[in-house]
Amino acid sequence: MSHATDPKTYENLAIEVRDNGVYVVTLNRPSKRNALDVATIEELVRFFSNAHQGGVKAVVLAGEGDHFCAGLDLVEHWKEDRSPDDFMHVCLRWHEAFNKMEYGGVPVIAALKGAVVGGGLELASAAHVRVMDQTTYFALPEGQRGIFTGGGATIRVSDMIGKYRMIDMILTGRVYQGQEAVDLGLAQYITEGSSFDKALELADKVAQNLPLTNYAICSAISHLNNMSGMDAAYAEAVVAGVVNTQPAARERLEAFANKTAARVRPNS
Ligand code: 1HE
Repeated sequence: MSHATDPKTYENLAIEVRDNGVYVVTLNRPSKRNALDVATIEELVRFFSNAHQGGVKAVVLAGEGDHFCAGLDLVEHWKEDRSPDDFMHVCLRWHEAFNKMEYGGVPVIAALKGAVVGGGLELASAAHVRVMDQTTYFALPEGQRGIFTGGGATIRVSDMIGKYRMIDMILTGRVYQGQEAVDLGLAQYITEGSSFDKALELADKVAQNLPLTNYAICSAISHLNNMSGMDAAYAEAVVAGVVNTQPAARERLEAFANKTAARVRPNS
């Protein structure tokens, strides 16, 4: 573990390191409903900038208390009375953190509960897998607060649910919850019980994949989606050239050839 991922060096994030290389990263300002202040964003930048090289196999991203995240720290924003230039730079640090999550090569599984709103939804949308429970609800209250999204909702929330649903959410303050939220693409899983338990189960599973394979899945796919079809096909071949010939994969391929590897079967 490098200094950059050492849990003792974090204050606004509580970080638990598990034996299998899964890190549980918990937003730890429950008295402020895990609102994202500048200090929390800086900790997210530091952790996710160093996660892959620090040997992190997968991350469960959670929130302490009843709510995942209440978005931008509105009180800090109000007190700071920021200039346009200052707030542009605040947003650029949010983008740095969330881009490091989405493109960093380490699988991030978000365990969602309660409010996932505004910047909280922007944070969740930078995870690769989102698990919600029966308490989880999604909204973009920016319209009502007299502000606008600044942490990537116009890109990632649009990508998840489509531009016009995102516009409706921010215009009208519409709230999505329950199975409808899954059907629209805001989360891939909904649980009866704890979303955290399911997220951990998924993280334990993906941590068994080879790190280079997970790197391609949790970095290359996002990059490839930003390219033209022709360029993406070319770059996909290059990525596959590297990943699909990695020495560590030979054992798994041999197990398939020897008929000792598990076969893919329908759910029972
Ligand atoms: C906060 C924040 C916050 C709570 N910034 N302090 N986000 C929003 O518009 C959502 C604002 N928050 C809420 O609607 C509610 O607080 C919740 C639904 C999340 C939770 O409700 P509840 O009844 O459990 O808590 P509360 O009584 O409203 O708040 C408890 C404390 O958390 C209180 O602090 P206290 O010191 O008075 O005890 C609140 O001030 C504090 N708190 N949410 C700061 N967001 C890059 S641009 C992104 C733009 C956005 O994200 S806009 C969306 C902002």
